[in-house]
Amino acid sequence: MEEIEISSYPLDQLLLSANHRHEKIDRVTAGSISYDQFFRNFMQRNRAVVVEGIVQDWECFQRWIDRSVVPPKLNVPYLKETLPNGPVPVADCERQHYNSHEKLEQSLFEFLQSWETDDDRESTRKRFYLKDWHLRSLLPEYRFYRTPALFTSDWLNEYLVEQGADDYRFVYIGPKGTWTAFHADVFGSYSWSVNIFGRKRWYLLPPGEERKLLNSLRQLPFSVTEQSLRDAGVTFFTIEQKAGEAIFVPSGWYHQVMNVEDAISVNHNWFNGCNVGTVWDNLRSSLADVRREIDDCHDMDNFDDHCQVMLKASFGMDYADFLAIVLYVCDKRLKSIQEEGAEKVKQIDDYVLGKHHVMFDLGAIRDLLGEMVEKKYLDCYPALNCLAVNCLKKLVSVGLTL
Ligand SMILES: O=C(O)CCC(=O)C(=O)O
Ligand SMILES: [Fe+2]
Repeated sequence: MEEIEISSYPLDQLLLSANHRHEKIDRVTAGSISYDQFFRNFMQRNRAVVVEGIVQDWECFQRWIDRSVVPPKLNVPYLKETLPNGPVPVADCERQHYNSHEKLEQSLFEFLQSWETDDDRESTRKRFYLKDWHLRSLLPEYRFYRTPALFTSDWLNEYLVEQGADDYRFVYIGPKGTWTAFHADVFGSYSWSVNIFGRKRWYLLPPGEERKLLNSLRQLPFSVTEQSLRDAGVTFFTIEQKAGEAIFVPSGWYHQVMNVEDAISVNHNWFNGCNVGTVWDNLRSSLADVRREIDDCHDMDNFDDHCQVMLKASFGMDYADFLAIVLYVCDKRLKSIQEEGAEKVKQIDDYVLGKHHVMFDLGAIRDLLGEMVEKKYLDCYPALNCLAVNCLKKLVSVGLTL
C-alpha cells in the first residue's frame, strides 16, 4: 500500500505565516512533485495548480475513448457494454434555474445516443451535460480510476464512503459548448478535476475577488466572461485544461468552466486538515445567516435546533454532521497510534497515512475543537460541546498540548 506522508510535524512556522499574492497558476508534472511539496506549496497555501501527466494508466482514460479514429471520440459501445443503463443526472445548459442550470434525469443510453451519430451534433448534443454522476459509488467494484496520491488526504469521502453514505466523487461528460456556471464549491471544500478527454477552459478567481461582481442586491452573476471580469477589475486566471491534466481548485476560489471540446472528467470535492477550518468558518457563517433570516421566531421553542434543520437544508450539512466527520477521523487516527501493532490509517483507493500525517491531522483537529470550545461556539448545543470536550481530552492523553 502506498504511503502518503509529509516530511515533518509540526510544520515550520515560516511556511504557515507565508503571505503571498496570486500572480500566476503554476503548472507542474505529476512525476516531479512530491506529496510533501504539493501539501506545503498548494494545499496549505490554498493556491491553485495544474498537474500535468496524471492519468495515463486509468481504465477510463484508456477504454472510454476510441483513439483509433481521428478525431478520437467517446467509445459508446464500450460504455454501453460496461455500464448499467440507469438514470443519470443531466444539466440543461440552455435553461437557468436560480444560479445553476436546470437539472433533469435521462437514462444513460438515452444520453449516450446523441454521441453515437454525428448528424445532429449541433441540434441536440450541445445542451445536455451529464454531471455530478456518482458512478464510483454506484459501481464500487469498477475501478475506472484511482485517486491521484496528491489528493488522497480526504476526510469527507473517507468518512462518507466508510459509512456507506452519499459521497462527493463524480464523473462529468459534456459535449462541446456545455458549461458549468460561476460558483464556488460546496462547503468551501477543495476540488480536483482530472480531464480524461477533450479540453476545458476555466476562469478561476482567488478568494474575495468575486465580491467585485456583486450587484446592488448583493447577488453574484450566473455567468462571467473575460470581458466582464476585466471590466469589474477582477484578478482572475484563464486555464486551458487538456486531457491527462488535473486542476486543484482551492477553497473559496470561484470558477466557471466551459467544455471547449467534447470533454470527460473525474472530480472529487474534499476537505482535510489543511482546510477544515475554512469549512467550519463557512458552516458558522451560514448558521449566522439562518439565524438572521428567522430572527423573528427567536422566542419559539427549540429555536436553535430549528436553525440546524435549516442549516442542513441550505448548506448541505449541520453542526452534528460536521462533528461526526471530524470525530470519526480523529478516532481512526488515535487508534492507529494508541494500539500496539495497529493497522495503518487507510485512505481512499488503498493508500495509507504516514506517521507525521497522522499527527498533523490530529493537531488540526485539536486546533479546530479547541477553538470551538474556547470561543463557546457550541454553547447552544450542549451535547455537541460535550463530544468536542471529550475528544480534546483524548487528544491531550496522547500528548498533544492544547
Ligand atoms: O467541469 C466542470 O464543468 C465543473 C467542474 C467544477 O466545478 C469543479 O471541479 O469544481
Ligand atoms: Fe466547482
